[in-house]
Amino acid sequence: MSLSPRRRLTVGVSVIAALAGGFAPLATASAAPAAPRGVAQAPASPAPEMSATIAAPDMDGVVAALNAATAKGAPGAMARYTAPDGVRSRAVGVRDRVSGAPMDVDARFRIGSVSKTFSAVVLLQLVDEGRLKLDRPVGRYLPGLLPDDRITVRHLLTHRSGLADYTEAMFNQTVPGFEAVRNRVFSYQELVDLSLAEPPTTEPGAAYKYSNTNFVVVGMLIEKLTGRPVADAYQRRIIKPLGLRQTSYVHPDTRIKGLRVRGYLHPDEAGAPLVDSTEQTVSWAQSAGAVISSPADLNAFTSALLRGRLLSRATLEAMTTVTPTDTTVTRFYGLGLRRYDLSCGTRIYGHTGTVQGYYTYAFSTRDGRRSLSAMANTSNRGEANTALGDTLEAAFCGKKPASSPSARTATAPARDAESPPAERDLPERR
Ligand code: REY
Repeated sequence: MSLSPRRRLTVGVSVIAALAGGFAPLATASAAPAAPRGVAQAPASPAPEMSATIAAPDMDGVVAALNAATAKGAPGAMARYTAPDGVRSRAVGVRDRVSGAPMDVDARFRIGSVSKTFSAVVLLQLVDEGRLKLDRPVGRYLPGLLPDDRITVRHLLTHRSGLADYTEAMFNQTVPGFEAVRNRVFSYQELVDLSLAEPPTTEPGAAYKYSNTNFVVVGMLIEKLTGRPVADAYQRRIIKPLGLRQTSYVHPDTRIKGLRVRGYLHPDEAGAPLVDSTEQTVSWAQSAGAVISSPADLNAFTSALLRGRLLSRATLEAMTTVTPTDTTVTRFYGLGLRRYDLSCGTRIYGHTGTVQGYYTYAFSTRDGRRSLSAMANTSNRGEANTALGDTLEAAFCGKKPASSPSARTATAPARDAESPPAERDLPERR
């Protein structure tokens, strides 16, 4: 669904819907999924908007979260929040440990699995064009690829195929695993073969189990149906129409062009020096994780997606129809898209990313009017990633009451930039 840009920003819908007796019924849409066995579905669409005004972002809280990420080992971190009243960017630390260049909110970096949302959008556009159906077996389009013909396209996009994640064994030892593939070029088939050498993790459709293999097969589907490399599909269907000038897919080139953030991988051994992991093919991930982007482009992407500018109403409804990924019932997955339910009741949609040297978050509200992207230039350092994730609460929920134990205070000054709104005027796709 899309909303008029002039429509007043409101929030609090999920809290009020929940208080009013639980979830609203699922909207009917031709592409809406059947509920996976034994899993309660959360609603795909927001309840009718209520009149409460949205919270102002707590940019001190955002900076505190960025500083916490650096305190936990990231050389630098940054975030960009885009809302109808303007853009707010914050950066701390360095983007290059050798030159000492400060983190820069215009710099490019590896977005890891936020790439999965790009791949899902392309595949769902092909659904919109009638070129594939979500509930058909993958074997209908890629005969003989997978041994289990019950695995459907929707199982891939929801991480319910049971296909083992080959990256778990590949990166069991972090730095040796990375160095073994840093310059390697894999075919999709080789990556699928690595997965198929392991037993399936679940029956098809039975449970959510995140696996990069699913989005490798999505890349194969895109290439089979379009007859072109996935790079062309990203370019023609997303990057060009949205004017994402800092976004690219350069596989198997190892470089990040232009102004870039250098990535630093934490070894498993405590105290060992960080490994500069900037240059790599990311061939081990490809359509599951090899896109390069910037904070402004990520906000433009998630915002355009949620505003309905990339997909039909029905496929966006399907994409945002989610099931829980853990027992907290605050984290969900749709079709190549996560949903987080924040403490203030606001629901945000987007993806997280981890690729050696880079942690990324890219999320937007369901109406696409508020977006946040955040990154830290390290990985294999869970505490830094958790700290970075705190930017979401601060940005979308605003300041906590002063008495709240989790009320945040900034620990170091950040480089700030604020500017008036600069919305990209793009047509809706129907
Ligand atoms: C791969 C390991 C992470 C990263 C992954 N990323 O699957 C996909 C995603 C694309 O979801 C590496 N960890 C690290 C290790 C752990 O090597 N032994 O943290 O950089 O974004």
